[in-house]
Amino acid sequence: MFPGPEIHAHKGDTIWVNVTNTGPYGVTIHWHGVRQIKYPWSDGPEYITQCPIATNSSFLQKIILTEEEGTLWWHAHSDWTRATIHGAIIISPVNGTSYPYKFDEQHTVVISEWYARDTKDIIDEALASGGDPDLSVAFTINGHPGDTYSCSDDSIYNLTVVQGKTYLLKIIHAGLNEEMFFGIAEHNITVVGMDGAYLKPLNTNYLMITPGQTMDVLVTANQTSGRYYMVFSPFTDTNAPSNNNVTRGIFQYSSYNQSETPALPELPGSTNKSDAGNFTIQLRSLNSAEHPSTVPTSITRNVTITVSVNQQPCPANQTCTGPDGSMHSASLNNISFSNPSISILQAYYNNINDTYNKTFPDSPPFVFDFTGNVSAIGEVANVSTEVLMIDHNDEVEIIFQGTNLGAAENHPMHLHGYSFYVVGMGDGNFSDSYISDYNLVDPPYVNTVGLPKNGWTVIRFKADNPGVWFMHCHLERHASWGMAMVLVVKNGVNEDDRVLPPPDDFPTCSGS
Ligand SMILES: [Cu+2]
Repeated sequence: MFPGPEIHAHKGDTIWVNVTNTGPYGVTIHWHGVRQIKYPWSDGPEYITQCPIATNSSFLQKIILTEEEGTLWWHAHSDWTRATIHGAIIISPVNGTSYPYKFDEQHTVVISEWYARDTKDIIDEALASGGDPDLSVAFTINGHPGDTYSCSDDSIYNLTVVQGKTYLLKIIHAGLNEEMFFGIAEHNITVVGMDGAYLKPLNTNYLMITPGQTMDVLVTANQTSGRYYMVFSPFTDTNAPSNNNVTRGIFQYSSYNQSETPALPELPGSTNKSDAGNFTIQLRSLNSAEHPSTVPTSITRNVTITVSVNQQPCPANQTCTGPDGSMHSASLNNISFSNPSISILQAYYNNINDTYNKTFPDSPPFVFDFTGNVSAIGEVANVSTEVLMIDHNDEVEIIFQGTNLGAAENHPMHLHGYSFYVVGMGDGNFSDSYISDYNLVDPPYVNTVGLPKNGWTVIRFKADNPGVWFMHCHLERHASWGMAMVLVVKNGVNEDDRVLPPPDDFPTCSGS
Protein backbone atom coordinates (compact mmCIF):
# COMPACT_ATOMS: atom_id res chain seq x y z
CA MET A 1 0.00 0.00 0.00
CA PHE A 2 1.18 3.51 -0.76
CA PRO A 3 0.72 5.28 1.61
CA GLY A 4 0.84 2.40 4.07
CA PRO A 5 -1.94 1.38 6.47
CA GLU A 6 -3.32 3.87 8.98
CA ILE A 7 -3.12 3.17 12.69
CA HIS A 8 -6.13 4.42 14.67
CA ALA A 9 -5.85 4.73 18.45
CA HIS A 10 -7.00 6.76 21.42
CA LYS A 11 -4.84 9.00 23.56
CA GLY A 12 -2.91 6.93 26.08
CA ASP A 13 -3.23 3.62 24.22
CA THR A 14 -0.37 1.19 23.86
CA ILE A 15 -0.14 -0.24 20.34
CA TRP A 16 1.68 -3.39 19.28
CA VAL A 17 2.81 -3.64 15.66
CA ASN A 18 4.45 -6.78 14.36
CA VAL A 19 6.83 -5.52 11.67
CA THR A 20 7.92 -8.21 9.19
CA ASN A 21 10.51 -7.27 6.61
CA THR A 22 9.72 -8.89 3.26
CA GLY A 23 11.94 -6.46 1.34
CA PRO A 24 15.39 -7.15 -0.13
CA TYR A 25 17.44 -5.35 2.56
CA GLY A 26 17.28 -4.37 6.22
CA VAL A 27 14.75 -1.79 7.39
CA THR A 28 13.62 -0.10 10.61
CA ILE A 29 10.34 1.63 11.50
CA HIS A 30 10.00 4.87 13.52
CA TRP A 31 6.77 6.15 15.16
CA HIS A 32 7.25 9.82 14.42
CA GLY A 33 6.17 12.09 17.28
CA VAL A 34 5.40 9.29 19.75
CA ARG A 35 7.42 10.03 22.86
CA GLN A 36 7.93 6.36 23.82
CA ILE A 37 8.46 7.27 27.48
CA LYS A 38 11.45 5.33 28.89
CA TYR A 39 11.21 2.95 25.95
CA PRO A 40 13.61 3.95 23.14
CA TRP A 41 13.79 0.27 22.10
CA SER A 42 10.91 0.73 19.63
CA ASP A 43 11.89 4.18 18.38
CA GLY A 44 13.53 2.86 15.25
CA PRO A 45 16.31 5.01 13.73
CA GLU A 46 18.93 2.60 12.44
CA TYR A 47 22.28 2.53 14.27
CA ILE A 48 20.83 4.97 16.85
CA THR A 49 18.40 2.74 18.72
CA GLN A 50 18.56 -0.53 16.80
CA CYS A 51 20.03 -2.35 13.86
CA PRO A 52 17.95 -3.08 10.78
CA ILE A 53 15.29 -5.79 10.82
CA ALA A 54 16.81 -8.34 8.44
CA THR A 55 14.99 -9.66 5.37
CA ASN A 56 12.38 -12.27 6.33
CA SER A 57 12.54 -11.50 10.03
CA SER A 58 10.19 -9.67 12.38
CA PHE A 59 10.26 -7.25 15.29
CA LEU A 60 7.22 -6.83 17.55
CA GLN A 61 7.24 -3.10 18.26
CA LYS A 62 5.50 -1.52 21.25
CA ILE A 63 4.25 2.03 20.68
CA ILE A 64 3.44 3.75 23.96
CA LEU A 65 1.12 6.75 23.56
CA THR A 66 0.89 9.18 26.47
CA GLU A 67 0.13 12.87 25.86
CA GLU A 68 -0.07 12.71 22.06
CA GLU A 69 -3.49 13.63 20.57
CA GLY A 70 -4.14 14.38 16.92
CA THR A 71 -2.12 13.27 13.90
CA LEU A 72 1.27 11.59 13.86
CA TRP A 73 2.75 9.11 11.44
CA TRP A 74 5.09 6.16 11.11
CA HIS A 75 7.88 5.73 8.60
CA ALA A 76 10.93 3.67 7.77
CA HIS A 77 14.10 5.12 9.30
CA SER A 78 16.88 3.45 7.36
CA ASP A 79 18.60 4.95 4.32
CA TRP A 80 15.89 6.60 2.21
CA THR A 81 13.32 3.82 2.55
CA ARG A 82 10.82 6.16 4.18
CA ALA A 83 10.09 7.47 0.66
CA THR A 84 7.65 4.61 0.17
CA ILE A 85 7.26 3.10 3.67
CA HIS A 86 5.04 5.40 5.70
CA GLY A 87 1.50 5.84 7.01
CA ALA A 88 -0.69 7.82 9.39
CA ILE A 89 -1.19 7.42 13.13
CA ILE A 90 -4.57 8.96 14.01
CA ILE A 91 -4.99 9.52 17.77
CA SER A 92 -8.51 10.41 18.94
CA PRO A 93 -9.42 11.89 22.33
CA VAL A 94 -10.12 9.33 25.06
CA ASN A 95 -13.76 8.36 25.44
CA GLY A 96 -15.62 10.93 27.49
CA THR A 97 -13.51 13.85 26.23
CA SER A 98 -13.89 15.68 22.95
CA TYR A 99 -12.03 17.58 20.26
CA PRO A 100 -11.66 21.30 20.96
CA TYR A 101 -13.32 21.99 17.59
CA LYS A 102 -16.24 20.68 15.51
CA PHE A 103 -16.17 18.83 12.21
CA ASP A 104 -18.34 16.43 10.22
CA GLU A 105 -15.81 14.12 8.56
CA GLN A 106 -12.08 13.51 8.74
CA HIS A 107 -9.74 12.60 5.89
CA THR A 108 -6.03 11.87 5.82
CA VAL A 109 -3.94 13.75 3.23
CA VAL A 110 -0.42 12.39 2.84
CA ILE A 111 1.97 14.44 0.69
CA SER A 112 4.89 12.38 -0.54
CA GLU A 113 7.67 12.32 -3.12
CA TRP A 114 8.04 9.70 -5.82
CA TYR A 115 11.45 8.71 -7.17
CA ALA A 116 12.13 7.04 -10.50
CA ARG A 117 14.61 4.54 -8.99
CA ASP A 118 15.15 2.61 -5.77
CA THR A 119 15.87 5.29 -3.19
CA LYS A 120 18.51 3.13 -1.50
CA ASP A 121 20.47 3.07 -4.77
CA ILE A 122 20.01 6.84 -5.13
CA ILE A 123 21.47 7.73 -1.75
CA ASP A 124 24.15 5.01 -1.78
CA GLU A 125 25.43 6.33 -5.13
CA ALA A 126 25.25 9.97 -4.01
CA LEU A 127 27.21 9.27 -0.82
CA ALA A 128 29.83 7.34 -2.79
CA SER A 129 30.31 10.09 -5.39
CA GLY A 130 29.82 13.04 -3.03
CA GLY A 131 27.38 14.55 -5.51
CA ASP A 132 23.71 15.49 -5.40
CA PRO A 133 21.21 12.64 -5.08
CA ASP A 134 18.54 12.29 -7.79
CA LEU A 135 15.55 14.55 -7.38
CA SER A 136 12.09 13.07 -7.03
CA VAL A 137 10.10 12.97 -10.27
CA ALA A 138 6.67 13.70 -8.76
CA PHE A 139 4.88 14.74 -5.62
CA THR A 140 1.87 12.66 -4.69
CA ILE A 141 -1.29 13.20 -2.63
CA ASN A 142 -2.37 9.93 -1.00
CA GLY A 143 -0.34 8.14 -3.67
CA HIS A 144 -1.79 10.07 -6.64
CA PRO A 145 0.56 12.34 -8.64
CA GLY A 146 -2.44 14.23 -10.07
CA ASP A 147 -2.97 15.91 -13.40
CA THR A 148 0.20 18.03 -13.67
CA TYR A 149 2.18 14.96 -14.74
CA SER A 150 1.96 12.87 -17.86
CA CYS A 151 0.24 10.06 -15.99
CA SER A 152 -3.27 8.71 -16.27
CA ASP A 153 -5.92 11.36 -15.69
CA ASP A 154 -7.58 8.93 -13.32
CA SER A 155 -4.67 9.18 -10.92
CA ILE A 156 -5.82 12.24 -9.00
CA TYR A 157 -7.00 12.48 -5.41
CA ASN A 158 -10.65 13.56 -5.22
CA LEU A 159 -12.30 14.64 -2.00
CA THR A 160 -16.04 14.77 -2.55
CA VAL A 161 -17.72 17.19 -0.14
CA VAL A 162 -21.26 18.13 0.79
CA GLN A 163 -22.32 21.78 0.88
CA GLY A 164 -22.22 23.13 4.43
CA LYS A 165 -20.17 20.34 5.99
CA THR A 166 -16.82 20.88 7.72
CA TYR A 167 -13.92 18.58 6.95
CA LEU A 168 -10.93 17.83 9.16
CA LEU A 169 -7.92 17.22 6.91
CA LYS A 170 -5.05 15.44 8.62
CA ILE A 171 -2.09 16.54 6.51
CA ILE A 172 1.13 14.54 6.80
CA HIS A 173 4.31 15.60 5.00
CA ALA A 174 6.06 12.33 4.24
CA GLY A 175 8.22 13.78 1.43
CA LEU A 176 11.99 13.54 1.67
CA ASN A 177 13.52 16.80 0.58
CA GLU A 178 11.11 19.64 -0.13
CA GLU A 179 8.98 21.87 2.05
CA MET A 180 5.50 22.63 0.74
CA PHE A 181 2.90 25.34 0.53
CA PHE A 182 -0.69 24.07 0.53
CA GLY A 183 -4.03 25.65 -0.22
CA ILE A 184 -7.50 25.01 -1.66
CA ALA A 185 -8.92 27.37 -4.28
CA GLU A 186 -11.38 29.93 -2.87
CA HIS A 187 -11.56 28.23 0.55
CA ASN A 188 -9.98 29.43 3.77
CA ILE A 189 -8.49 26.78 6.00
CA THR A 190 -8.23 26.80 9.78
CA VAL A 191 -5.17 25.14 11.30
CA VAL A 192 -6.19 23.55 14.63
CA GLY A 193 -3.43 21.05 15.40
CA MET A 194 0.14 20.13 14.63
CA ASP A 195 2.46 17.21 15.46
CA GLY A 196 -0.04 15.56 17.81
CA ALA A 197 -0.99 18.65 19.85
CA TYR A 198 -3.72 21.28 19.52
CA LEU A 199 -3.22 24.83 18.26
CA LYS A 200 -5.24 27.99 18.64
CA PRO A 201 -7.35 28.09 15.47
CA LEU A 202 -5.43 29.94 12.77
CA ASN A 203 -7.39 31.12 9.74
CA THR A 204 -5.33 31.33 6.56
CA ASN A 205 -5.53 30.78 2.83
CA TYR A 206 -2.26 28.80 2.67
CA LEU A 207 0.06 26.90 4.95
CA MET A 208 3.72 25.90 4.83
CA ILE A 209 4.58 22.40 6.00
CA THR A 210 8.00 20.77 6.20
CA PRO A 211 8.93 17.12 5.82
CA GLY A 212 8.23 15.49 9.19
CA GLN A 213 5.42 17.82 10.19
CA THR A 214 1.71 17.04 10.44
CA MET A 215 -1.08 19.63 10.45
CA ASP A 216 -4.76 19.22 11.25
CA VAL A 217 -6.85 21.74 9.32
CA LEU A 218 -10.58 22.43 9.06
CA VAL A 219 -12.17 23.42 5.79
CA THR A 220 -15.87 24.09 5.34
CA ALA A 221 -17.59 23.48 2.01
CA ASN A 222 -19.21 26.92 2.05
CA GLN A 223 -18.48 28.25 -1.46
CA THR A 224 -20.42 28.03 -4.68
CA SER A 225 -20.94 24.40 -5.57
CA GLY A 226 -18.09 23.50 -7.89
CA ARG A 227 -14.69 21.90 -8.29
CA TYR A 228 -11.63 23.40 -6.62
CA TYR A 229 -8.02 22.33 -6.85
CA MET A 230 -6.13 21.56 -3.65
CA VAL A 231 -2.46 22.16 -4.39
CA PHE A 232 0.87 21.35 -2.83
CA SER A 233 3.59 23.57 -4.26
CA PRO A 234 7.25 23.41 -3.13
CA PHE A 235 8.98 26.03 -1.00
CA THR A 236 12.65 26.01 -2.00
CA ASP A 237 14.60 29.01 -0.68
CA THR A 238 17.93 27.60 -1.80
CA ASN A 239 20.20 27.38 -4.82
CA ALA A 240 20.51 23.62 -4.29
CA PRO A 241 18.77 21.51 -6.97
CA SER A 242 15.09 20.97 -6.19
CA ASN A 243 11.94 19.45 -7.66
CA ASN A 244 9.76 22.42 -8.57
CA ASN A 245 6.72 20.50 -9.77
CA VAL A 246 3.40 20.84 -8.01
CA THR A 247 0.82 18.18 -7.24
CA ARG A 248 -2.89 18.71 -6.99
CA GLY A 249 -6.08 16.97 -5.97
CA ILE A 250 -9.68 18.11 -6.30
CA PHE A 251 -12.06 19.33 -3.60
CA GLN A 252 -15.37 18.80 -5.35
CA TYR A 253 -18.92 19.39 -4.28
CA SER A 254 -21.05 16.27 -4.58
CA SER A 255 -23.77 17.93 -6.63
CA TYR A 256 -21.48 19.38 -9.25
CA ASN A 257 -20.80 18.64 -12.91
CA GLN A 258 -17.49 16.79 -12.90
CA SER A 259 -16.42 17.91 -16.36
CA GLU A 260 -15.86 21.53 -15.30
CA THR A 261 -12.24 22.68 -14.98
CA PRO A 262 -11.47 23.33 -11.31
CA ALA A 263 -10.33 26.72 -10.01
CA LEU A 264 -6.69 27.08 -8.86
CA PRO A 265 -5.58 28.52 -5.50
CA GLU A 266 -3.04 31.32 -5.38
CA LEU A 267 -0.04 30.08 -3.41
CA PRO A 268 3.22 31.86 -2.56
CA GLY A 269 6.00 31.44 -5.12
CA SER A 270 8.55 28.70 -4.56
CA THR A 271 11.23 31.03 -3.17
CA ASN A 272 8.92 33.14 -1.01
CA LYS A 273 10.75 32.96 2.34
CA SER A 274 8.70 35.74 3.92
CA ASP A 275 5.33 34.05 3.24
CA ALA A 276 6.73 30.80 4.66
CA GLY A 277 7.94 32.60 7.77
CA ASN A 278 4.79 34.69 8.15
CA PHE A 279 2.71 31.54 8.34
CA THR A 280 5.00 29.73 10.78
CA ILE A 281 5.35 32.56 13.30
CA GLN A 282 1.56 32.78 13.74
CA LEU A 283 1.30 29.27 15.23
CA ARG A 284 0.25 29.20 18.91
CA SER A 285 -0.53 26.24 21.15
CA LEU A 286 -4.13 26.01 22.34
CA ASN A 287 -3.16 26.52 26.01
CA SER A 288 -6.67 25.87 27.36
CA ALA A 289 -7.67 24.49 30.77
CA GLU A 290 -7.90 20.99 29.24
CA HIS A 291 -4.73 21.37 27.17
CA PRO A 292 -2.40 23.68 29.09
CA SER A 293 1.05 24.74 27.91
CA THR A 294 3.85 23.91 30.34
CA VAL A 295 6.78 25.88 28.96
CA PRO A 296 10.00 25.39 30.97
CA THR A 297 11.00 28.69 32.57
CA SER A 298 13.90 27.66 34.84
CA ILE A 299 16.47 26.61 32.27
CA THR A 300 19.25 24.42 33.70
CA ARG A 301 20.96 23.51 30.43
CA ASN A 302 21.71 25.91 27.58
CA VAL A 303 22.89 24.57 24.25
CA THR A 304 23.61 26.43 21.01
CA ILE A 305 23.89 24.42 17.80
CA THR A 306 24.97 25.71 14.40
CA VAL A 307 23.26 24.02 11.45
CA SER A 308 25.42 23.95 8.32
CA VAL A 309 25.77 22.48 4.87
CA ASN A 310 29.46 21.66 4.33
CA GLN A 311 31.91 20.05 1.95
CA GLN A 312 34.50 17.36 2.54
CA PRO A 313 37.62 16.99 0.42
CA CYS A 314 37.54 14.22 -2.16
CA PRO A 315 39.57 11.19 -1.01
CA ALA A 316 42.81 10.52 -2.90
CA ASN A 317 42.48 8.42 -6.06
CA GLN A 318 38.78 9.16 -6.35
CA THR A 319 36.68 11.46 -8.50
CA CYS A 320 33.94 13.34 -6.64
CA THR A 321 30.95 15.08 -8.13
CA GLY A 322 30.15 17.53 -5.31
CA PRO A 323 30.86 21.29 -5.48
CA ASP A 324 34.25 21.96 -7.15
CA GLY A 325 35.09 18.27 -7.12
CA SER A 326 34.50 17.91 -3.37
CA MET A 327 31.90 15.84 -1.48
CA HIS A 328 28.67 17.20 -0.01
CA SER A 329 28.52 17.12 3.77
CA ALA A 330 26.45 18.69 6.56
CA SER A 331 26.92 19.24 10.27
CA LEU A 332 25.64 20.34 13.67
CA ASN A 333 28.18 22.36 15.66
CA ASN A 334 30.65 21.52 12.91
CA ILE A 335 30.33 17.77 13.58
CA SER A 336 29.14 15.68 10.68
CA PHE A 337 27.39 12.68 12.26
CA SER A 338 28.72 9.30 11.32
CA ASN A 339 26.70 6.13 12.03
CA PRO A 340 28.37 3.68 14.44
CA SER A 341 28.53 -0.04 13.62
CA ILE A 342 26.29 -1.06 16.53
CA SER A 343 23.39 1.03 17.81
CA ILE A 344 24.16 3.76 20.31
CA LEU A 345 21.31 2.54 22.50
CA GLN A 346 22.74 -0.98 22.59
CA ALA A 347 26.18 0.38 23.45
CA TYR A 348 24.82 2.81 26.07
CA TYR A 349 22.56 0.31 27.81
CA ASN A 350 25.21 -2.40 27.92
CA ASN A 351 28.17 -0.11 28.68
CA ILE A 352 30.01 -1.06 25.50
CA ASN A 353 32.94 1.31 24.87
CA ASP A 354 34.30 2.82 21.65
CA THR A 355 30.94 3.19 19.87
CA TYR A 356 30.43 6.92 20.40
CA ASN A 357 31.95 9.94 22.16
CA LYS A 358 30.18 11.99 24.84
CA THR A 359 31.74 15.23 23.64
CA PHE A 360 29.14 16.97 21.50
CA PRO A 361 29.83 20.62 22.35
CA ASP A 362 27.29 22.86 24.11
CA SER A 363 28.19 25.76 21.82
CA PRO A 364 29.69 26.26 18.36
CA PRO A 365 33.41 25.33 18.33
CA PHE A 366 34.24 28.57 16.56
CA VAL A 367 32.27 31.76 16.21
CA PHE A 368 31.93 33.77 13.01
CA ASP A 369 29.29 35.94 11.37
CA PHE A 370 27.15 32.81 10.86
CA THR A 371 24.68 34.31 8.42
CA GLY A 372 26.92 36.87 6.77
CA ASN A 373 29.69 36.61 4.18
CA VAL A 374 31.29 33.25 4.95
CA SER A 375 33.54 33.05 1.88
CA ALA A 376 36.66 33.13 4.06
CA ILE A 377 35.39 30.36 6.35
CA GLY A 378 36.46 26.79 5.65
CA GLU A 379 33.55 24.48 4.95
CA VAL A 380 35.07 21.23 6.25
CA ALA A 381 33.37 19.63 9.27
CA ASN A 382 34.70 16.93 11.63
CA VAL A 383 33.21 13.51 10.91
CA SER A 384 32.45 11.80 14.20
CA THR A 385 29.84 9.98 16.33
CA GLU A 386 29.15 12.42 19.15
CA VAL A 387 26.33 12.43 21.67
CA LEU A 388 25.15 15.21 23.97
CA MET A 389 24.69 13.96 27.55
CA ILE A 390 21.76 15.55 29.39
CA ASP A 391 20.80 15.09 33.04
CA HIS A 392 17.38 13.71 33.85
CA ASN A 393 14.78 16.48 34.33
CA ASP A 394 17.06 19.22 33.09
CA GLU A 395 15.07 22.11 31.63
CA VAL A 396 16.79 22.38 28.28
CA GLU A 397 16.99 25.31 25.88
CA ILE A 398 18.51 24.77 22.44
CA ILE A 399 19.26 27.70 20.16
CA PHE A 400 19.53 26.51 16.57
CA GLN A 401 21.62 28.91 14.49
CA GLY A 402 21.52 28.52 10.73
CA THR A 403 24.67 29.37 8.78
CA ASN A 404 25.37 30.66 5.29
CA LEU A 405 27.89 27.90 4.57
CA GLY A 406 27.22 25.79 1.47
CA ALA A 407 23.66 26.13 0.17
CA ALA A 408 21.76 27.85 3.02
CA GLU A 409 18.10 26.98 3.34
CA ASN A 410 15.29 26.19 5.79
CA HIS A 411 16.08 23.08 7.87
CA PRO A 412 13.22 21.16 9.52
CA MET A 413 14.87 20.03 12.76
CA HIS A 414 13.27 16.96 14.33
CA LEU A 415 13.78 15.49 17.81
CA HIS A 416 12.87 11.95 18.83
CA GLY A 417 11.47 11.15 22.29
CA TYR A 418 10.15 14.67 22.84
CA SER A 419 7.97 17.44 21.60
CA PHE A 420 9.34 20.89 22.37
CA TYR A 421 8.10 24.44 22.66
CA VAL A 422 9.25 26.84 19.94
CA VAL A 423 9.71 30.01 22.00
CA GLY A 424 11.48 32.18 19.45
CA MET A 425 12.42 32.44 15.77
CA GLY A 426 13.97 35.07 13.57
CA ASP A 427 16.37 36.04 10.79
CA GLY A 428 20.12 36.57 11.03
CA ASN A 429 22.36 35.77 13.98
CA PHE A 430 20.80 35.05 17.36
CA SER A 431 21.33 37.76 19.97
CA ASP A 432 20.58 37.83 23.71
CA SER A 433 18.46 40.90 23.03
CA TYR A 434 15.81 38.55 21.57
CA ILE A 435 15.28 36.69 24.86
CA SER A 436 12.81 39.26 26.17
CA ASP A 437 10.63 38.57 23.12
CA TYR A 438 10.30 34.82 23.76
CA ASN A 439 6.76 33.47 23.79
CA LEU A 440 6.62 31.65 27.14
CA VAL A 441 2.81 31.65 27.25
CA ASP A 442 1.47 29.73 24.26
CA PRO A 443 4.31 28.70 21.93
CA PRO A 444 3.58 25.80 19.56
CA TYR A 445 4.44 22.34 20.96
CA VAL A 446 5.89 20.32 18.09
CA ASN A 447 8.42 17.64 17.18
CA THR A 448 9.74 19.30 14.00
CA VAL A 449 10.49 22.99 13.48
CA GLY A 450 11.62 24.75 10.32
CA LEU A 451 14.79 26.67 11.15
CA PRO A 452 14.61 29.69 8.80
CA LYS A 453 17.30 30.05 6.14
CA ASN A 454 20.11 32.12 7.66
CA GLY A 455 18.06 32.51 10.83
CA TRP A 456 17.63 31.13 14.32
CA THR A 457 15.08 29.19 16.36
CA VAL A 458 14.92 28.56 20.11
CA ILE A 459 13.26 25.46 21.57
CA ARG A 460 12.62 24.36 25.16
CA PHE A 461 11.74 21.03 26.75
CA LYS A 462 12.03 19.24 30.08
CA ALA A 463 14.33 16.22 29.81
CA ASP A 464 11.87 13.87 31.54
CA ASN A 465 12.27 10.95 29.13
CA PRO A 466 15.49 8.99 29.70
CA GLY A 467 16.94 7.26 26.66
CA VAL A 468 18.85 7.66 23.43
CA TRP A 469 17.13 10.10 21.13
CA PHE A 470 18.07 11.09 17.59
CA MET A 471 17.92 14.72 16.48
CA HIS A 472 18.32 15.55 12.80
CA CYS A 473 17.26 17.62 9.84
CA HIS A 474 14.21 16.00 8.25
CA LEU A 475 15.44 16.87 4.76
CA GLU A 476 16.72 13.41 4.00
CA ARG A 477 19.71 14.48 1.95
CA HIS A 478 20.97 16.67 4.79
CA ALA A 479 20.50 13.91 7.37
CA SER A 480 22.41 11.52 5.10
CA TRP A 481 25.24 14.07 4.85
CA GLY A 482 25.54 14.22 8.65
CA MET A 483 23.13 16.96 9.83
CA ALA A 484 22.30 14.87 12.87
CA MET A 485 23.27 14.19 16.47
CA VAL A 486 22.09 12.16 19.43
CA LEU A 487 20.84 13.23 22.86
CA VAL A 488 21.39 10.78 25.67
CA VAL A 489 19.06 11.70 28.53
CA LYS A 490 20.39 9.99 31.63
CA ASN A 491 18.32 7.92 34.03
CA GLY A 492 16.89 9.63 37.10
CA VAL A 493 17.63 8.42 40.60
CA ASN A 494 14.20 6.82 41.12
CA GLU A 495 13.54 3.32 39.85
CA ASP A 496 10.61 4.81 37.88
CA ASP A 497 12.87 7.19 35.97
CA ARG A 498 15.06 4.65 34.17
CA VAL A 499 15.08 3.20 30.68
CA LEU A 500 13.00 0.01 30.66
CA PRO A 501 14.61 -3.30 29.70
CA PRO A 502 14.78 -4.26 26.01
CA PRO A 503 12.27 -6.62 24.37
CA ASP A 504 13.33 -10.23 23.75
CA ASP A 505 13.29 -9.91 19.95
CA PHE A 506 15.24 -6.61 19.80
CA PRO A 507 17.26 -6.46 16.54
CA THR A 508 20.83 -6.18 17.79
CA CYS A 509 23.68 -5.51 15.48
CA SER A 510 25.70 -8.69 15.59
CA GLY A 511 24.79 -10.97 12.73
CA SER A 512 22.31 -8.63 11.04
CU1 LIG B 1 18.52 20.52 6.39
